[in-house]
Amino acid sequence: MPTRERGVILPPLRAPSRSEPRARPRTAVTAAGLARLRRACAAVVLLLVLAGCAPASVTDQGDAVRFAYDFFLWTAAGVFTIVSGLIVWSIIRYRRKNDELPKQIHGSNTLELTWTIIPLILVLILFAVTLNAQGKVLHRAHNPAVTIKVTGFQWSWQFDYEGSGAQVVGVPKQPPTMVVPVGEPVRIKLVSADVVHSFYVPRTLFKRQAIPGTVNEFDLTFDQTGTYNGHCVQFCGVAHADMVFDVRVVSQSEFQSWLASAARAPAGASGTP
Ligand SMILES: [Cu+2]
Repeated sequence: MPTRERGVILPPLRAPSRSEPRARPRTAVTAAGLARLRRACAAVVLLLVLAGCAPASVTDQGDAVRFAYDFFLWTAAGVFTIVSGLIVWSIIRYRRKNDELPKQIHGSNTLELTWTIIPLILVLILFAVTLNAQGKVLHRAHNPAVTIKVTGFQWSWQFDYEGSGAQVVGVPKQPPTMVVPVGEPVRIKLVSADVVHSFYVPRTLFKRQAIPGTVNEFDLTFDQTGTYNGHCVQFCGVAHADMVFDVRVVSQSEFQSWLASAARAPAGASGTP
């Protein structure tokens, strides 16, 4: 019997018979839709690649970091492309065409082993690449060309060249310059005079904290001359933003003459000739 609800006549309720398949809307995939999907995927991939760009390194140690970074980035991009591509392909290839149930599969040892072994191999390769980069970054040369004690203090930096007496002291608003030779390992002994600071030269792709009571030692081998800015990246007080400095990489002969003149300059001379 028809029922009446708020003045609308509804048809009688009945269960659909087996011989009467229920009509279901089907989604049509058009060529234009596929083209839009392809363009969207390309835009997403391009954005991800651009977002992952890191500055080129100017040290040997940074090159190792850069290699590991790029390796991870491209591996992730490859995995993303393959997985999302397979998902999109299966959505389109196996979209509903009729009401027949697809072939039902319960378990597959081959598939299970495949999607266990491939990620395992990938993780092992990434682990090896990480260990290799870490080894190069943490390696310290037997005979560094120069050893510089770098002291972070509120709110600037002091550079003491061991064995020469040369000293460069910065003051806020008057950033100091650390002069180093190109192509030779430079040993940094990083300390803090008060609170925790952080030594960071972006073009080295390397950062290390200056912790009171601790000496953090590392080598930087610059592979090209130039001036690169550095700054403290650990908030350390009201003038933290003034804790900037420059690293000026010069030829070895230029460095030797600078070191000799800096050693003759009065202690605490700020800046560079
Ligand atoms: Cu700081």
